Amino acid sequence: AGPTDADLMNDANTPGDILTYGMGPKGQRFSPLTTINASNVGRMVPAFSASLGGEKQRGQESQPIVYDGIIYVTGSYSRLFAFDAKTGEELWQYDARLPDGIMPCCDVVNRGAAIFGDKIIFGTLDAHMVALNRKTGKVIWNKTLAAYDAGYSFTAAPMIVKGKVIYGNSGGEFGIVGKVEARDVNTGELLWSRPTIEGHMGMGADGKPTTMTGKLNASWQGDQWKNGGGATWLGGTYDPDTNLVFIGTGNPAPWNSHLRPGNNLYTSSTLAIDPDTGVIKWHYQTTPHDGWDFDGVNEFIPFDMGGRKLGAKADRNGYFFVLDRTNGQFVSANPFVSKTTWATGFDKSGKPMYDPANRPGPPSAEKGTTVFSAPSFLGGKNWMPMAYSQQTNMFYIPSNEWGMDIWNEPIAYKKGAAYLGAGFTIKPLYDDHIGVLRAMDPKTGKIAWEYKNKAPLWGGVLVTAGNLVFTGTPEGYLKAFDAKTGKELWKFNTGSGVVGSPVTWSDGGEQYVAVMSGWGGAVPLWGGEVAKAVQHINQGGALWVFKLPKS
Ligand code: PQQ
Repeated sequence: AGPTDADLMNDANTPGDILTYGMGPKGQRFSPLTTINASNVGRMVPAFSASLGGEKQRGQESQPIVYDGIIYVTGSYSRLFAFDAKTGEELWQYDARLPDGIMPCCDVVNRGAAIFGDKIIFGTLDAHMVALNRKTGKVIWNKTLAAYDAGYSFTAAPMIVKGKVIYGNSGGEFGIVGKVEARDVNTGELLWSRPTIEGHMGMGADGKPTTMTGKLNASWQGDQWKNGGGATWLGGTYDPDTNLVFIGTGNPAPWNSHLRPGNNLYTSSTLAIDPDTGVIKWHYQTTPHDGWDFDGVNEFIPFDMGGRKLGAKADRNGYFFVLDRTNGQFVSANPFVSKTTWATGFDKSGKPMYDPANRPGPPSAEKGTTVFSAPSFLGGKNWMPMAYSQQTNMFYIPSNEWGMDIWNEPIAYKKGAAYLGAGFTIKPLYDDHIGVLRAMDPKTGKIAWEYKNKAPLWGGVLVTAGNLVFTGTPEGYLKAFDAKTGKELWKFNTGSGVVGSPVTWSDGGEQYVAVMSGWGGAVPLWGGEVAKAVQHINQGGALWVFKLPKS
């Protein structure tokens, strides 16, 4: 017993539990609950807090799963916790024993677990997938996905579709090869494997080797495809209407684009994959021949508008894309940040109009010409998921205003070593804020409202039918805003930066809101001048749960 495929597909309509990363396979992060709403959220108080303890804290990017009276959260350093959903009492904890040589690029984070039947499943920083008994925490299966000493790691929440665990990989900064795979949820057995770099051999659903459709290596030169990057490090969404898994791919490796002429497929793209076979049905490349580390991994969220089946993605490159999700056809691309230097826009066919002066120059001897580029490589938006309201028909985007000095350098591939060929320093664009939470109208591409935050926003967003938008800040707050106007209605300081994704559910007639607290992620490690501005923020590791007081 436990959640079935049908339960997972119906997750967005069952507010009594949270069974999927994204609060539904489409990842809209919209809750129909209205008990807590814009008129009473000001009274919301903590119900309890639960510590992840340990000497090691760092970034807590997890989205809770809630089922059968238990809250499951993953923690930094590949840990998984089960807490009583009423009291916060710890029921069990699983602590993966990580080898010394793990190489996560951007903090020791994990974004969440998947639940199915008697199992709770998550990926670890040494690139394993582990299925635990959800009641006891005992290991049911544990599979090696890839070699951590070649730079592979795992940070995303896996998804489960039709009895298959579907997931990607991390390691794009080390010249690994991105892939998407499916395993049998009951046994962990590999069912298909689909590399995301043209030219690599995969495994089809019949167990036979596959090559990419189309011309082998058509978009790469020589053997650069061998270490081409394109890590699928954020996982994906699933659309039952079209039976497609949407999964983004990271930057091509190395960053230095002069070393790899061509479009470098399928890097910095959104891919639509058939979950039954692993076949790529369509792709759309958001940054062809990327030269700025504009990963295309950000979530592609299915939504319907004007009778059309569409999907939207707020990309690292600063543009908000709307595509036809049945075939990948371009609908629109509008900037959601105040400044994009690398392109002046997108043409009608969906191709970027580059500004060649703003591509970092080829290295002459040691260092090429420096250009100032906005957004920075950490993106107009990074991994932190946006939300889509079925009530306001708006997307709520956690975005950041920053640029970077970037220059290219020579580089050669070496197994297990950073493979960038570029140097960079991130700089804020404005004195008083970096983070901006924005309400985006997908119809017009216009911003309806925005909330400015001093530190970069690095947490996920939740929207509810109670006309509320929730998100966290590095300053430690979970905040609630009016979904229509952007007015700040409530905040609570959790004691450390919030970079987790909030969720809400109902139990016994009461509505609960939960979020992880614990500052970390890529900003303190890679943020240049911005990292200095946030280095005073204390680390932490706690689950916070809120509700209305009994009246
Ligand atoms: N992870 C974060 C984070 O959790 O804060 C930010 C980033 C990652 C990035 O900005 C990345 O570019 C990135 N790239 C890869 C990759 O190319 O494999 C992996 C990850 C990751 O797994 O966390 C990040």
